[in-house]
This record gives sequence, C-alpha cells and structure tokens, in this order.
Amino acid sequence: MPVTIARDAEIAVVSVDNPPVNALSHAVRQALWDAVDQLDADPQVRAVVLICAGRTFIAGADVREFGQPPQPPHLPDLVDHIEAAQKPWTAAIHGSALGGGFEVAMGCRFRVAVSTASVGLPEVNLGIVPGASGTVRTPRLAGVESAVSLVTSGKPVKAAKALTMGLIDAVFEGDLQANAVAFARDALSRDLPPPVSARQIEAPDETFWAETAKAVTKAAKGAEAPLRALDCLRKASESPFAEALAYERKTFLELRDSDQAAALRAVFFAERAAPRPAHLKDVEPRGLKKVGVIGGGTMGAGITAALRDAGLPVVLIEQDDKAVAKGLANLRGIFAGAVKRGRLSEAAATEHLAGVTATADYAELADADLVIEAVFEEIEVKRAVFARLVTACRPDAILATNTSYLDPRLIAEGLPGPDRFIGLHFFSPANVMKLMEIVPIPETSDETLATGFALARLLRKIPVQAGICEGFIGNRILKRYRAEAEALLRRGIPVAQVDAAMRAYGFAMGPFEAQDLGGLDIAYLQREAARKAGAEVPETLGDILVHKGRKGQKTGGGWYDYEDGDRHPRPSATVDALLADRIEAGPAMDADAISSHLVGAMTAEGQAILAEGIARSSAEIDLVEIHGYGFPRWRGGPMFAGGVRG
Ligand code: 3H9
Repeated sequence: MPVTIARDAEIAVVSVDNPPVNALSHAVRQALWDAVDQLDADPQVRAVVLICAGRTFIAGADVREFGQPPQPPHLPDLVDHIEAAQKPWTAAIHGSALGGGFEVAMGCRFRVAVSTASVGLPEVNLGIVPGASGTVRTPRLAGVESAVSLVTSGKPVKAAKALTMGLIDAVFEGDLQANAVAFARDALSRDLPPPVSARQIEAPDETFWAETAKAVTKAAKGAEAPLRALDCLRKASESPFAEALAYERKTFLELRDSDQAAALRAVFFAERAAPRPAHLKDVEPRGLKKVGVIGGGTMGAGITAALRDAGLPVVLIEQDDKAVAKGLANLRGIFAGAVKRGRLSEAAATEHLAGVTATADYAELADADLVIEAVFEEIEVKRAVFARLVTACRPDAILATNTSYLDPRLIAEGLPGPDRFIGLHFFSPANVMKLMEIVPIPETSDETLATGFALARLLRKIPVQAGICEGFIGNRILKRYRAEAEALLRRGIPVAQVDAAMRAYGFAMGPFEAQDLGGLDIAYLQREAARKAGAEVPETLGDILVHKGRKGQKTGGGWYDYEDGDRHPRPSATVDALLADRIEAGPAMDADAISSHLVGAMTAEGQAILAEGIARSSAEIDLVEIHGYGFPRWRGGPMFAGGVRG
C-alpha cells in the first residue's frame, strides 16, 4: 500500500510510502485521491496531515512515467481535489518537497516543515515546466518575484528561507508528525486562510518582465524550459486561475515530449546510475578513514580540498619544506576563495585546514587507507613516488594515480600488490568539478575499484569507469575535437567563427578560446613528449603558435590577441599571418554546419571508444563530456545528440 491512513483523535494522518523518493506514481495519485474522498466522508475527522515515510517528502512526479500516456487521476486534478477537500490538509515536509511534491503541498491549506527540509520546483532541470499548478499557485503564495526565481532557476530553498518567502507556514525541530498534528489541531480554532488558488497576485510591470526575460535567457544558455516557465508565470499573473492553469498544462505537455526534455531525463538517470554501477553491486568497498595526497600543486591542493569538504583527514605530502609551504598556501587560497563565494564559512575553512597534515615525511602515510598521487605528469617522476609509497604505506593501502594521459600500467609496473592500484582522474579545479574518471589496470581488484566509486560518492562526484588508452575517455575526445577544429581552420574557416558556432551550440566557450584560457603549452608538451618517445605526431597549428611564444592568455596571445589586463579575445592578424601557408580556401560553413561537424567528430570518437570497450556505455561518455568538458547538458552529450544509445 503506497498510502495509509492513521488517526490521532480528530486528525487523520495520511502517509505516503513509495520508495525511494515517494514519487507520484499512478498508484500514489489514485490512493491520495481516494483518501480525500474517504476522509471527507468520515464525520470523526476534522483535519488531515499529509506526511511521508523514508528519506523525503514527495520528490515529484514519477519521471519514469513520462514516456507513457498519462493515466488519470492527473496530478493537476489531484492538487485541486486536495485543495477542495472539506477538511483542511496540512503537508508535513521532511527531506525535499520537489516539483509535483511541492505542488501537492500547495494544494494543502498549510505547509509545515522540519528545519532541514527544502522545497522547490526543479522541473526546468528536466526540460519541462511545472505541470500541476507550480507556475500558477507559487506566485499566489509567495509573490511573483519569488516564484520567478524558484521556477526559472529550478533551485530548491531551505526551510528557513521558504518560511520568509511565504512558501511554508511553520518550521519545527524534532518530531515532525507530532508537531504537524498539533499545528493542524490548533488551526481548527482559527479562521482558515483562503485556498492558494483563491489568493490574489500583484502583477509586476512591463519593465520587470523585460529585465527578467533578459536575465533568464542569459542564464539558460540555450535551454528552452526556463523561458517557457517565465512565460507561464507571466500568464499566471495576468489571467484568471483556470486560464493560466490550462496554459501551464499545455506548455508542460509540449515540453515533456521535446528533445531537450528527453536529453535532460537521460542525463538525470545516467547521473543517478553512475555512482552505483551494476557490476560492483555485490562488492564491499574499503572504509576510508585517512587519505594521503602526493603533490600540493593546483591539482593536489584541489583534491585535498575536495577530501576535506567530505570530512576526511588528509596527509598532504610535498618534496621539501618550501614545497610544503607552497602547497599549504595553495590550499589556503582555495578555502579563502570558497569563503569569498559563500560556499564555506570562516569556521569551516579553519577546520578544513586543521584536518590537513602537510609534510615532506612519507612516514605520515603509514596508516593511510588510500593515497592519491598528483605530481608532475612525467612517468619517471610518478614511478619514483610510487616506489616510495610501497615502502611507506600499509601493504594493503590503495594507491591511486591522478594521471590524465600516462599509461597507469607503466606507472604501476613492478609494484608489489598491483591489485590495489588504480587511476583516479580528477578534473581541475578538483574541489569543484564533478567528474572523476576511474581507471583500473588489469590487476586492479574489484574491492579497489568499488572503493574508487565509494570515494566518488563521498565526494559527491560523478564517477565514470574508463579503460586504458591515450587520454582515457574525456581527453581522447577532446584531442579529436581540437584536431577537427584545426581541420576547419585549414579549410579557411576563421578561428572566431568556429568558436562562435560552438557557443551558439551551447558551450560556454569555443575550442580556441578554451585553449587560450587553459594554455596551449599543456597539450604541446604532451605532443613533444610523445615525439621524443619516438611516436609519429604530426605538427599541429597549435605547435606553430607555441613555437612563436603564443601560449594563450597568460602570454598575451594564443589563438587570439589580448590587450593588457583584458581577457576579451580579439582576432589576431599575427595568427593569420603565421598560419597563412597552412590554410587552403574552402567553401564557407554556417554555424550549424560547423557545430554538427565538430559534435559529429566527438560522437564518432565516442563510438570508437565504445567499440574498444574503453567506456562501458554511451550514457557514461555523455556524462564525461557534460561534467568534464562543458558540453551543454540540455543536448544530452555527444552520444545522445548523435542518436547513439545504450
Ligand atoms: C514533476 O514533478 C512534474 C510536475 O510538476 C508535473 C507533473 C504532471 N521520479 O537522487 P537520488 C530515483 S518533475 C522517479 O540518488 P538522493 C532516482 O532515479 C519531477 N524516480 O537520491 C534513484 O533511483 P535508483 C520533479 C526518481 O537522496 C532514487 O530515486 N522532481 C525521482 O540523493 C534516488 O535518487 C525532481 O526533479 C523521480 N522524480 O536525492 C526531483 N527522483 O536508486 C528529482 C528520484 O534506482 N530528484 N528518483 O537509481 C531529486 O532531486 C533527488 O532524487 C532527491 C533525493 C533530492 C529527491
């Protein structure tokens, strides 16, 4: 039974129990509908509390049902039915009341919550608008401005903020059910507030809508739903309730069947599947109480910060006292930045730092469960580190390398206990970027692999298992993408036109601006290292620029020119001259042709990666591109966009 009814004297308590997140499946909708009828007919009942079992209040419509024809009772009708009940309903919220869950709560006469709860309308993240009165009731409850921010951002708000916004009526500590029942009982002695649908909206003026549309368009970066949601909110503030509701429903149904919604749903489920891969379902990961990080540079300090955010004590190893001090300074810089951006309190930053033992002494690693190496990307340097680790650490300590393109088999070669060796490839800045490529070598044990995934869960990252090849999944696709972008230049397409086309596709930056930001020398040095090792690596256009000292923004010029202190890229006559003899005039290409050429190349590389077994699924390749390389989420990733599934 997904819904049960209990009694506390004259108060009925309706409990939803539909794990994992109490989504509004057809069975739940029907049972709630029946509960309204049953309790209306019961003369002993004077008020109703709606509460949920498990980790959360109702987290929304059941997204798994979106592909199927909707079955009555439809959610908007259920919300109306609850609102029209003869007995006042109080929603008692813990965990999250999201989307349809919050819409059900708005159908109730009152909403109360525990202080840790949050409420929100995240539908735009799924490429849709709220479809059961979220855009129509929220402005009536909290005013248009609050409704706009809640609905168009999709970001939930915590209970305390929800209270000040007028979204909920009370916040409690302690036993939610007892407090909610007491609240509902107490409310019986007061005049009932009008139902939300009967409240008035103060319509904002034209300037408000014009300015908001500008801001929402900018933040949406090509996603359709936020603007359509704004449109619904405007309709709600200017039309009668029923008309606005019909408009919202029509928009919801249209978007539900859109390409963007299909892409965002695929990403939603892929993200949830990634941390718990089926092939490791029965494998117990190792517990992690203490972690070592080797190297206090940008990457090592970022990894240390991520570990501290998850509450793990860290031993940060550097070569000597000077390097230790530098590593600590890097770490302080990261925490100070987080404090400045409001991500971390001063007190938490101090505590984070106190949990780091920074030293040059490998003996401090004696009781570490896991050590992550993040030193200079050079095979001999890394091998020397691992030679020290195997003597300094416990024989069963898991040893990980953060290499982004070296072969982890060569790094681990000859080490005792290779079953505990693994690649954990973080992306910079490691305390911010969600992606983690997990790269086992052939000897890596399932326990070690499962521990890599467990670490990712602890750090709230999206782990993707990758096989061994140059660049693993992400950097291999990046290399192909850049090579194809250069191929377009050779065919006479200007640098700025390629970048503009990829921005129009939804990337924050095109391939050339991105290289100027990160530095052209990084990939150049990798190519040089490969050449020195005897590999055939043809000259790239990037090589020509680096040879002339054009390494990107940091040298005042790369693919573009930059004026002093300015990050604005300006097309460069110098670059045109440097590359002139490599360019052959070809037919013009419009933005769509450019982006489909480049995305097509990414898809093709992804297919090769799949065929070679380097990635386990196309959805995981998409996660790598979205979370590591800025691929627009609403496009679903290069594989989804290219029609590759599975
Ligand atoms: C909506 O409501 C539209 C309406 O306006 C109108 C309709 C007419 N459906 O995230 P987790 C599964 S749109 C089905 O790891 P957490 C998820 O796949 C909806 N399944 O847990 C996973 O399954 P599995 C608006 C769902 O504790 C499991 O639950 N609502 C749904 O870290 C655990 O998920 C949202 O967008 C769903 N709606 O976080 C809320 N949600 O175990 C989306 C989750 O098999 N959900 N699952 O892999 C969330 O944000 C988080 O799940 C939540 C819990 C914060 C609730």
